[in-house]
Amino acid sequence: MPPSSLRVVYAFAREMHPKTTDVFIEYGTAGFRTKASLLEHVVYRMGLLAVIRSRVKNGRTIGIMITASHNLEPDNGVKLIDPEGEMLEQSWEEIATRLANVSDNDLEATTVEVIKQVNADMGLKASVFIGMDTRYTSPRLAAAAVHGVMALKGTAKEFGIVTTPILHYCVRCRNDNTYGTPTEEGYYEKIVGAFKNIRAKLPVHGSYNTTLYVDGANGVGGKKLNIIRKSLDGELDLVLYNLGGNGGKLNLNCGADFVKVSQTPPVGVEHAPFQRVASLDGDGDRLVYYYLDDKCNKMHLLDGDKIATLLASYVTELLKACEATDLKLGLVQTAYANGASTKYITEDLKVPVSCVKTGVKHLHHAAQSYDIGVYFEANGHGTVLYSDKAKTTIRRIAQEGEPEQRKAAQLLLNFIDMTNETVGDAISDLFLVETVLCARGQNVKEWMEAYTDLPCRQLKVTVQDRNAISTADAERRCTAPEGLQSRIDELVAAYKSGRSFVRPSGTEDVVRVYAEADTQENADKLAAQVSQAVFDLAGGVGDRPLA
Ligand code: 16G
Ligand code: MG
Repeated sequence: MPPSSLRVVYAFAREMHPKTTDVFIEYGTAGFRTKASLLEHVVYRMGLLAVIRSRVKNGRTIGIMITASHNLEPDNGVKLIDPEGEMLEQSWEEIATRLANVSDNDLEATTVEVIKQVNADMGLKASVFIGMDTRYTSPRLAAAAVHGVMALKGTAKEFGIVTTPILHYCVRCRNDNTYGTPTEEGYYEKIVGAFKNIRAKLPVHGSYNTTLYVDGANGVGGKKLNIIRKSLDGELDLVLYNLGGNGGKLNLNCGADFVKVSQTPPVGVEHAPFQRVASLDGDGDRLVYYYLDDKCNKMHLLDGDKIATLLASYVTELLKACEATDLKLGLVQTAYANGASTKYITEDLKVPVSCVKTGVKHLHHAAQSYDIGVYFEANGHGTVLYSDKAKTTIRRIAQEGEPEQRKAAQLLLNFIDMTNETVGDAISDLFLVETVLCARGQNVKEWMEAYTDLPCRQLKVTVQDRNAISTADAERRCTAPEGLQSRIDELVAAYKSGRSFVRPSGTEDVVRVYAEADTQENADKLAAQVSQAVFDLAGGVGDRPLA
């Protein structure tokens, strides 16, 4: 296609999706995310970029997801999904940022420049899958994405309202039909089908209870579970709250992020003591569990670390039972992982564990270095990855092993089918967790007892320029501004089991502070002191650090 025909790129921009703001926007940890009103031109341009990316990948399908995850209703966002269902390759983030920020007048020339730079053959077909969350601004943005795809003569397929992980799954299936059928129904068939298969083999016993209460964050995840619920025939009795009706607002005082960060139960859920409650985030890619004590006073949180250890220990058990001893399982965490979980993984589970920077792409990548890699952020985003070697070995044992080995390998195969390996997925993770609890006959309190979390606290501090903070060692140490790390070291040394780190947020204009210690009071005190140090040494803005 000669560059002259790219005039339509400009025409669509000017007539339909003009750039109306000069605020610089960056492709961050999870794509572009800001006030929905500032995003229409950005999403249009991501439609263009997705077509270019598809052509660079020989016409394989690329995904565009319109969502701002756990952010509140007025925000929105957009991220690209690569052919394997993974996050966009990092080297393209800069290209996305460039394309998003040029003026309408320069858009055509920049598009031509990008096409040259990445060497895209514009004569090839291009395919783009588009999905969106439940925000009222999402349909308009999805339409902008479609126009971007049309402008460069790609083919757009709209999935309507889906969870982020469903779209990742469909992109993967479209490019690799051995993974499944690239439709929402195909997703249910595979994940829920595997769950039912496994339930037929593992009868309910012990203190496991098939009733699960769910906080849907008033987002898309709850809606999809409501579809799934009807097909569950009593294997799991889902009681769903916060499904978006009754004036409930997306992520407002509910959802996985709220529950994890505030360490408070969500509004909108009727609680009874020791009920097992799962809380999803707004786009259905994060999951945490919690329960309240006998008087419904205190909340006990089972976060991403608890889920990771539960899944890793069960998979390890099955691997032992099928004697697949040459398969190496490893766990990946971030600095936010509770210190007690890391200790438990190393000393009790005896599983190798690595620590990487915040952001799913880093965890996903690190997990690929194991035969079986379990990765979770403490905030509840994570999954399990199985290498080809692992799958082949397990399949072979399921066919040729001794009866006991075969049984374990067949369970593992169902477990693999229940896993969305493309990205962390609240729905898939929920079925995995329920499977392990059922297999062990455990209630939520027994699950909690595997190890005791150290009390922790997260705070945020507003500073003039959050990028004045640099970190190293997977964000566990701070290398700038000068003096901050030694101040943190001094503060931490005064607390038993003390640990703290600070990092600039990738999604908000703040510096995040994390602290843990032997008691909640001490964790709170340490977090407040470290926040003060950030405020003093990194150019704090406003009155004082917020609690
Ligand atoms: C994004 C990331 C999440 C990370 C969070 C950190 C993806 C899909 N999501 O939501 O993994 O934990 O950002 O946010 O990568 P922060 O940088 O503001 O703390
Ligand atoms: Mg999310």
